[in-house]
Formats: sequence, structure tokens, C-alpha cells
Amino acid sequence: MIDDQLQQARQYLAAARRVVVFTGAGISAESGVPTFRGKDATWKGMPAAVASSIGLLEQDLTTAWEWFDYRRTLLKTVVPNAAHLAVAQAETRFEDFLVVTQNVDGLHQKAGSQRIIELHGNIWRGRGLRTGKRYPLPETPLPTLPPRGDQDEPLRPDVVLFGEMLPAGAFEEAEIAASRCDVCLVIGTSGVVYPAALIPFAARDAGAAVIEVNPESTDLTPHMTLSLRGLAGDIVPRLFGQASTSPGLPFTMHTGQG
Ligand code: BJW
Repeated sequence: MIDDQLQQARQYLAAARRVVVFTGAGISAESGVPTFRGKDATWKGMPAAVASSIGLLEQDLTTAWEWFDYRRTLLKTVVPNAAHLAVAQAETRFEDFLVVTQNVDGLHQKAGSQRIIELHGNIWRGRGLRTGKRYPLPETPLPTLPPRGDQDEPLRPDVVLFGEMLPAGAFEEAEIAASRCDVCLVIGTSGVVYPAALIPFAARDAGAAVIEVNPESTDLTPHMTLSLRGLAGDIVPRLFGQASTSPGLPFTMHTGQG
């Protein structure tokens, strides 16, 4: 069954000129990054959705930074897995190819993807609370919390928390690309967070084939052209016609940030 669907999905890709790859936390799961709605998604007894809320940040910036610096420390040793690498390797095979990610972990960049829209920001940057100026923050653990920018300005993590707007233009650019693509791959997302979850709908409504890769059924599943049940690290390399070596095992890559 999965082989038939894979075959069909590969046929869609073979005929495609423009591809959008829409990713969520599940694509990084086999690299060892916890997902948001998985069983391990708590920190100090708090659900990840609470720790990643504007409420916590406004109430206690230092505690919010402790949560993000804890995750930055976990991420420092994490490497892209076979799915990130397969996506990066596929980029030059299509006339137009764009990764639209909800992830803040920077693993698509580490894998070598060039064209990426980060809808929810990046955990390796800080942003000035007063000026909005962005600063790369590769060091972890950070020596002082909160980190500070020019003129001693306190920084916040440059990520999008619930109730916050997405970075200017990011969603719009992603939505335009989705509405022009031939195939939209939807990899490792529960599809419950908006407006990001509208991206597959923009593709579908414009007539694209929308193909989900996820071990579980999601809110998006009923709207998909095809749903491939399985782990991204196994399915994605096979989708792009690349050999699947040791499904689920991360490849050995450089581990430095940036
Ligand atoms: C595998 C796998 C393997 C596992 N292989 N797969 C419309 C309706 C209702 C509500 C709203 C709406 N529009 C807006 C809202 C409000 C809100 C929202 O969506 N709420 C819903 C939850 C109800 N949205 C917002 O607030 C957004 N802002 C906004 O709308 O601004 C306008 C506005 C402003 C002011 C007032 C009102 C509106 C902002 C959303 C920001 C989300 N931020 C986070 C945190 C980022 C920082 C951080 O990293 O901490 O982004 S929340 C979290 O969820 C994170 C993720 O990017 C995002 C999506 O999660 P994702 O990636 O789907 O992960 P999971 O864990 O949910 O799923 C993982 C999946 O992988 C599962 O399906 C697994 O099965 C699968 N999987 N292993 C393949 N090996």
C-alpha cells in the first residue's frame, strides 16, 4: 500500500516544475528534537505551548530565556537527518523549490537548503525588545540571561510565540509560492497552528498535489491528495528517489552552529 502511494507521489514529483516543502517539528524528530505536541513536550512541568507563549515572556523574560537556552543547548549537538538532507539535495532538481518551515531549529540550513522561509523565526537569533534589531546568538549556554544588544538593550528570542504576528511578509511570500506550486509536500506537522497551516490549503486550492508525510493522521489528512504514513527519515529520501540508508538514523554531519 505505502509502496503504491510512494510510486504515485514520485510520479507527481517527476512531472512537477515548482515544489513547496512545508515542514514542522516531525521532520526534526529523528534528529532527536522533541515535537511540540508529543509526550515529552513539557519543561519544568509546563506544556511547551505555555513555555513558548507571549504570556511567559512578558511576565518573566529570564525564565522564557531559560526555556529557549535549554532547547538551544539540546540543539547544539543535533544534526540534520536523512529527511533534511534529501530535501536539500532535491532543491536543484526543480525549476522552483522552496522550503517553508515552522521550525526554529536551523536544521534545514545545516542540511544545505538554500531557499527557506522561516515562518516562526529562528532560535539562534535574538531581537531587541525596544528596537526590534536582530542579532545572531550562536553561543550556548548564553553567558547572561537575558542577552543584551547595542546600548545594553535586552533581547528576546527571535521566534514567533502564540498571539504574535509572523515576520513581515513571510507568510504572504510562502502563500504565493504555495498557490503557484505543482506539488506541496507537507512533512511532520500536526497542522493545528495558524496561519501556517493555511499553506497546504493555498496549494490545494490552486490545484497542486498535496502530499503528507507523517506517521500519524492529522487535521490536514482529509484535505491531502496523498498521505504517506511513515517516518520522514525513511519516506522523504525514497520520495525523491534517493536511497534510504538506515531509516530513522541521523547522518553524521558537522555539529557547529551557524
Ligand atoms: C513526524 C515524525 C517523524 C512525529 N516523521 N512526522 C485560526 C484558528 C484558531 C486559532 C488561530 C487561528 N489563527 C491564529 C490563531 C491563534 C494561534 C493558533 O494557531 N492557535 C491554535 C493552536 C489554536 N496562532 C498564533 O497565535 C499565530 N499568530 C497569529 O495568528 O498572529 C495573528 C494574531 C495576532 C494577535 C492575536 C491574534 C492573532 C502564531 C503562532 C506561533 C506558533 N509558535 C510556535 C512556537 C515557536 C517558538 C518555539 O519554538 O518555542 O511554533 S508553537 C509550535 O507549534 C511551534 C511550531 O512551529 C508550531 C507547529 O507545530 P508542529 O510543527 O506542527 O509540531 P507538532 O508537535 O504539533 O506536530 C509534530 C508532527 O510531527 C505530528 O503530527 C507527528 O505525528 C509528526 N511526527 N515524528 C514525520 N519522524
